[in-house]
Amino acid sequence: ATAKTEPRRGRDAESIKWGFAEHLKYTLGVDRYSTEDYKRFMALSYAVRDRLINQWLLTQRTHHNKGAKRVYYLSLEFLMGRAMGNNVINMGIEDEVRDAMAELGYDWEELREQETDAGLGNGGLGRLAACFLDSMATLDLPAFGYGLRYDYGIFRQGIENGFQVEHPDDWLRQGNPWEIERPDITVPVRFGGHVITVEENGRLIHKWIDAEEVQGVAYDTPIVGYGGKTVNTLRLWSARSGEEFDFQRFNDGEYVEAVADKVAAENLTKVLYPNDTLYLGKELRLKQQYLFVACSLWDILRRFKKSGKDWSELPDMAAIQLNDTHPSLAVPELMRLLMDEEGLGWDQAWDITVKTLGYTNHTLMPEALEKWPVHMLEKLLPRHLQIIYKINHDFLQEVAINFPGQAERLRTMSLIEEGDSKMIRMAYLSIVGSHSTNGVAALHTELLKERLVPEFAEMYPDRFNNKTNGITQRRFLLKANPELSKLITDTIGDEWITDFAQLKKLAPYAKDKAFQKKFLKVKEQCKIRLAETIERETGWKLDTDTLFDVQIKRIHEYKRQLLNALHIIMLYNRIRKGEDVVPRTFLIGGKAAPGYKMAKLIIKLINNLSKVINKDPAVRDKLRVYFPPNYRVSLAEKMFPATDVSEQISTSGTEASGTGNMKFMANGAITLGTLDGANIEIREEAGDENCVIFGLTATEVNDLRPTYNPYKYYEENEEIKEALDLLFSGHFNFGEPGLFDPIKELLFEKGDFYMHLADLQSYADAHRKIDELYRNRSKWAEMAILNIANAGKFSSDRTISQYAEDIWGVKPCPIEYNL
Ligand code: DL6
Repeated sequence: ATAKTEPRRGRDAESIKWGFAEHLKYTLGVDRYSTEDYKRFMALSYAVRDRLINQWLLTQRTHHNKGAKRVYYLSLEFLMGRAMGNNVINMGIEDEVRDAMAELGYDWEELREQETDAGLGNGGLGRLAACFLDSMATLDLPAFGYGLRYDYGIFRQGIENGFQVEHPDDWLRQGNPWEIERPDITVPVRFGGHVITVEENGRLIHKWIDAEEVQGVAYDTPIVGYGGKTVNTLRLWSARSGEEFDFQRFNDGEYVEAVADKVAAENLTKVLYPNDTLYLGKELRLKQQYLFVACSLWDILRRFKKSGKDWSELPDMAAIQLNDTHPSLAVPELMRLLMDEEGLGWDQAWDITVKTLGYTNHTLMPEALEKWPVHMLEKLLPRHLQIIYKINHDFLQEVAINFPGQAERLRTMSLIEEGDSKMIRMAYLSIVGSHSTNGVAALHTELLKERLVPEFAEMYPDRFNNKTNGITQRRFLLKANPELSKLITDTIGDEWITDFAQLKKLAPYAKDKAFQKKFLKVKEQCKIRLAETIERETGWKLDTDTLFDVQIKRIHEYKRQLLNALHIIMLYNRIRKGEDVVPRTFLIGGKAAPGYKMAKLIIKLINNLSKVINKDPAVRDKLRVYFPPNYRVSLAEKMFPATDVSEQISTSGTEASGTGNMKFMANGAITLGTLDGANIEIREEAGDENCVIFGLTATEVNDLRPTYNPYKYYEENEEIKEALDLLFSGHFNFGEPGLFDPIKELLFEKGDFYMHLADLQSYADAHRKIDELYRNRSKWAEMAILNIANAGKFSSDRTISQYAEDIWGVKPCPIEYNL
């Protein structure tokens, strides 16, 4: 077909140009004289999306025709970031797109910068879900992602006078070219009412009546795997009112009241809750979770029913993975659908439910564990509460049989926590209602079994397993770091793109001076690119000749950005005393939950350090501190490649895995970290000599905690004392008296659960070691190259293959090309 007859399918530059021009004119209604860059970005997106449609339809058709088992990844968060660059790379048309745009006088790299990040997640958990989608499509696994289409994603972070301010993330304002609305896929969802039991044909039937109804409407986004063959679907639900509005009241002149219900219903998917690792117990959040689960399961069962198979075969056709407990209402909802809607008996429904569901735990933090009040379920989901009670009854009977004479266990293991207000323990429900519970790094899985739910691990030893997290190398290396990707491909070929273990072939080059030189050159280019971005966004001028030391992640006490800040003050003192140090740029970025006062104060502290230090002529040539605002996926993609030192400094035993640590490693940064989460496995892979590890181990932290005495470290260590005295003298908060008192209280009076001072000296020593290593640039390059060479394990392709094999029983189902 010629370009002119195939403006929607042709993959040559000429066709893409045509497709672009057609969309600019007929979809967006502007001509080529339009000055709006965003319109051009939209037109190009539509042209790219057109070229996905055939494979997308063919993928669905093939999965259906072959009767393939599918995996359904249920996640309340998908932190997708931008889609354009990734889609074009995975489709293999980047050169053509670049040429097409160049011929029209546009710069492809600039155009794609127009895209707004899809920020439908908080951090690690949501980004992991996004990486998994990429890997599932690349591995040709039949998969759906299910989630919610929030009108507002994670807030946009502004910094005013050093403080975080939150702005709404109106990401859909200019339109989202990637999604397709499916008004025909609209699911009724009920809340409230009550349950009656009636007898029909000799059976007791439970009817959920007098409930209010809202609807979930599907929006689909194509997820193209590398190579462009499998195109899976991310299906997000948006809430709609069951009824447009109350005509009676409208006619009576009560216009506002008439639309009130509609507004209330549609508020359900208005906004993403911006807390990671904090459970709030809000009714609206419970409603979000149920809307999400009800729509997704309805859709999954509808698809299964089309196969005409018996219900006993559901586990052979569908594997449903729960991303944390957020979708854990899937347990009672699947039971309800199978029994009340499809007429199965309890035992068969339970057998199918357990075999179909799997659960991933992402945190040990007690404050993150979801526990919904019984009274809330009674009010909103009365039938589900009945089902949970019956699950609990059967489960406790099993406990009693397994552990005779241990009455205490019935209390500690019950799915219902007794107390003033009875609570449902959602993690317990997820473990009991599924056939697999996994942690996300080796240490985390161990602690999950030993500390969080030991009695469950004892009762169901076969259900527990580890799946160490991973990242997609397509986004975080191939796309984010084209310079390094080219160097790697020129050296060992391009198989690493789909087989990350191939990176091992780089190891022989680690000592090669010419290769080291090329690597260092790439790092420099990446620093320059990051500096340009930051200057564009903030006006700051980074010194790209310095060592870039980066900590980017959510701001949290357990992640210890405060430890980083305290060390910066120590370094500041050393430089003022004339110590010769390697010139460093510290970059710290991340969002704090809007209600998390201490995290917000830590942001303020970092910004105040930045203000004082960066303009102090005595230190500014050796030390700079920056807090780039609004850390997000698209900014992260520029920061990983430019980093020399990756800060992974959580108190051991608190970070489940971390995934940023893996992205840094793959981009040739040296991990400066504690033995926590996946850092342990990073050290195993890279070799102890290629990481800088410090601090207490998880066991040592636990042993020390009961007697931890912060004053000891303060009094016995002159340098620590001096740094803390300077901090609390007001040196960094001139004109803001008492500002950092809560930090003093946290460190000294409130027990400091994360034991900052216990690790501070060892952290400072580790930084000294970094300096020493960095002074020998050839040795440094060798270490960095060995990190890249040994990053293979951390591909999400490996993680997903393990889920597919061990938990889901889902096999690749390759799709023919039909472009
Ligand atoms: O598993 C993905 C990611 C881990 O890498 C982080 O270590 C962990 O903190 C994060 N957990 C959450 C907690 N959310 N909940 N619940 O985001 O998961």
